[in-house]
Amino acid sequence: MPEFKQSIVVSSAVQQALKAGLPVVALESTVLTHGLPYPQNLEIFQDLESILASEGVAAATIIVFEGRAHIGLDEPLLQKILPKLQEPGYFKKLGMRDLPLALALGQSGGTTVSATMKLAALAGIEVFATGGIGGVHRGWEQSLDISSDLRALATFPVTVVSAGCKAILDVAATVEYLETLAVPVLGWQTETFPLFYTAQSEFGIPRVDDAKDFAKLWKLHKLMDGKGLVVANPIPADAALDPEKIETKIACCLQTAQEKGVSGKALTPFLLDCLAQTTKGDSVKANLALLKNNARLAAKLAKAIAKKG
Ligand code: PSU
Ligand code: MN
Repeated sequence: MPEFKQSIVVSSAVQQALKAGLPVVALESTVLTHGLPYPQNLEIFQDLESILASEGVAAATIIVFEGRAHIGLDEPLLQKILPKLQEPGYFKKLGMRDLPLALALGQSGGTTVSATMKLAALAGIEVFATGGIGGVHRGWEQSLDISSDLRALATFPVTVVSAGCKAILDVAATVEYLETLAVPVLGWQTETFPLFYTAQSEFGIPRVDDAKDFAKLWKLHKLMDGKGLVVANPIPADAALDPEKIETKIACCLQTAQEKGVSGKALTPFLLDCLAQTTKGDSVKANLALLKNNARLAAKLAKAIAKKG
């Protein structure tokens, strides 16, 4: 399928690592295009890539640029992307269903967890580090707004390392829905589902402490035809925000979103931006800390399951 091959480009570094059975970790690009303000988005992208490199793991940042899905963002591509990052609206937010359209029409976009999982799975990458997964939105009873990240987790055989999900979502419904989809949710050295900005919650999850145990479990999960899996890695204690304070800000941002009629695709980026402003940047700092923490853990897990390295 020549068209398909032209539309999906695996960087040579990622190709080599995959061929050699060395550890590879996928990174999403919505964090670069929609999740964080400039220039923190660029800095974090570079930090995450260097964390993985220092662990001896190949970084596969996944992004769509001018009609091609790139798995691995190398220097020449970065130079092309950089000026566009500051152009508002240049990069669309691409979920998994948006990929064929974006590729066919020559568009550019950051890939959400669902689109990143889909492309990682196509390339044969089994570990993916992100900030927080999407989920069931508050008010889902009315809006039916449930992220296709959940569908992707039930579909693609990729381990997603995240700091849980943000309390901007209906967390109880998200945890419940993951159970319905039979997606395992493991707490990394913790017993409760973390809430992104805060380390703990009332939702109990099974605890895993050791990368070797994870590797065994992942192998069995795949043998039993399991698909996605969530490793929930709590934000480091020194970076966590005060649960009550952040909940107040979230409520306030949700109210503003409702008043302004923001919904659908635009909702998550709107809420992230609103929180960044109302916490005077504290939410961004927390986001950066947990992204790095997740990249470190993803590197450890990717090494534990790699054939070599
Ligand atoms: N949650 C966050 N930060 C994010 C996202 C979610 O705390 O940046 C992004 C991720 O890319 C996620 C996507 O996959 O938003 C989910 O969007 P939606 O709810 O529209 O599916
Ligand atoms: Mn949605």
